[in-house]
Amino acid sequence: MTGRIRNRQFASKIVSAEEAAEMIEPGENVGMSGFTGAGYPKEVPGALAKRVATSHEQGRPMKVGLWTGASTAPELDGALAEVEGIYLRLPYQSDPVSRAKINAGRLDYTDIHLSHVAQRVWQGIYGELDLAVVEVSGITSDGHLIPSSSVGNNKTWLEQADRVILEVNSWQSEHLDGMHDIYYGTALPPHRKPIPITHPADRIGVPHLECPAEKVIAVVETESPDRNAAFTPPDRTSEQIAGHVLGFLESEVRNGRLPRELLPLQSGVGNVANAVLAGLGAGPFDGLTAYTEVIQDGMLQLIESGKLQMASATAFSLSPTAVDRFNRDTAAYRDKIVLRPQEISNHPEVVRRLGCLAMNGIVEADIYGNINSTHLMGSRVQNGIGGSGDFARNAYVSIFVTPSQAKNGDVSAIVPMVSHVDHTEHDVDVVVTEQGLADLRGLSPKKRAERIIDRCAHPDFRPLLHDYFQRAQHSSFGLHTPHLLDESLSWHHRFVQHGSMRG
Ligand code: 0RQ
Repeated sequence: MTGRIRNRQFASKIVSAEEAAEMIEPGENVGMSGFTGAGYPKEVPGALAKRVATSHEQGRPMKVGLWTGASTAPELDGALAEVEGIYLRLPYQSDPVSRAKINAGRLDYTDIHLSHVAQRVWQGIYGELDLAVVEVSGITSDGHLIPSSSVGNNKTWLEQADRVILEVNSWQSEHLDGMHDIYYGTALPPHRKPIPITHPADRIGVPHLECPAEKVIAVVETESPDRNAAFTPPDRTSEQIAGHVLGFLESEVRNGRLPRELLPLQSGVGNVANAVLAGLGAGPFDGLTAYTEVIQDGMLQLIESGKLQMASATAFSLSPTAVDRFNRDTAAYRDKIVLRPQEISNHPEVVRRLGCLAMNGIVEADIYGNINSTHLMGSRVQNGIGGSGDFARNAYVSIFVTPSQAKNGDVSAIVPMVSHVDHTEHDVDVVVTEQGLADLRGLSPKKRAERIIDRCAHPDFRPLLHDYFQRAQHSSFGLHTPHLLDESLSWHHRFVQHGSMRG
């Protein structure tokens, strides 16, 4: 057989996306592939959304539980959220339509550390996984599945689902074959063994996913591209943030706390994180490595410039122009990139062992160093915690980056008390804004507050924060972490009431 489906048994199951969508029953839990716009199924979700819409028009409710690796794209999250075809979404999303539905209270969402998803599914916490819909880039003659541009939770979905629909995507480069490392050694306690990764380049598994042909109920062919948003080119603010991070890393090397080639980098999603990577390209470091979850444009550029020796991740998150570059010459990146299941790419044990340098974007930080990564004004979810907690808690140095203001200056990213906590003060080593960098390691809460206000707050908000902190030190219930409880969230309240945190 030729083409991407080289196994007769699998080839005999080829159907249209519409026929495959008919095989999904209302109320089922469906595990779909996809991680930050890479490797999600392109055809079946749209066909399912049409079926849901028709079903709703006929007065027959139809919703499914939708589990993925992380965020996907409008054709999946957007299409199914639009027709209100999801009863529970997990573990991470960033789609504007599903975000709006979640925040309007019309879609239930549970936001989970990305490394925890597989074990929770194995435990049965979310019920049975009825069906998996997984994109692959090919099927070998002996019936193994060649993963595509993300691995995410696909291993778990294929193992746990009763039935499987495969999408074979010939848009994905054939040269992805060999780039993946699928580890089949995970188990639930008390049977766990150490994950034997001691360097980001280590390969501990096999290149292909396994799935018994009997489980596969349909195979759908597609040649649709991954859809990732383009990054905005680094602006002045993100360049300043990147500059502070670089300066910090250089001083850590000078002080003998980091080796010259640094330690494996983890970089989160978003424009600021991408700008920090661009900054590293211009910096003095060579022989870098990354143990991270997504490979975005900045990281690809670091590989191309020879600064980054190799990167381990679970997915790509590339802009359309970077994808074109990558697909034209995939083979050239093969020995520099390893894609793993997300329970391994984000594994706390490995992150701790390797000593990752974690850099993640945030919504807001408070004066004591607690971080909100997910909720605007404490109640409106933006994306989700993603892998930031997997890395921050276990990193060698945990860095959080943000512009000091949001919403055209109406919002301070440094507040008296965060309106939602994702990362506690104990997991936060360094906070960086365009104003400066606060190294919080070794400081008591009050010293942290002084440093964050002085180094990170925008000058317009700095006097207000000083005023709050001074008064809190006079009348707080306790003076270890002084707060004025009737005022600590008043900045957020002011924004909700009047559209600005400014007085
Ligand atoms: O809203 O788009 O309506 O203008 O939040 O903010 O400035 O574009 O920031 O792209 O760097 O993302 C935290 C969301 C930052 C991201 C977050 C509003 C702002 C804008 C986005 P608009 P920016 P970025 C590994 C790591 C959690 C997951 C994670 C994130 C929108 O970094 O999702 O770290 N992190 N994963 O206006 C009100 C504030 C605000 C605010 C920003 N203080 N108050 N609105 N905004 N700060 C990767 C994975 O896990 C997959």
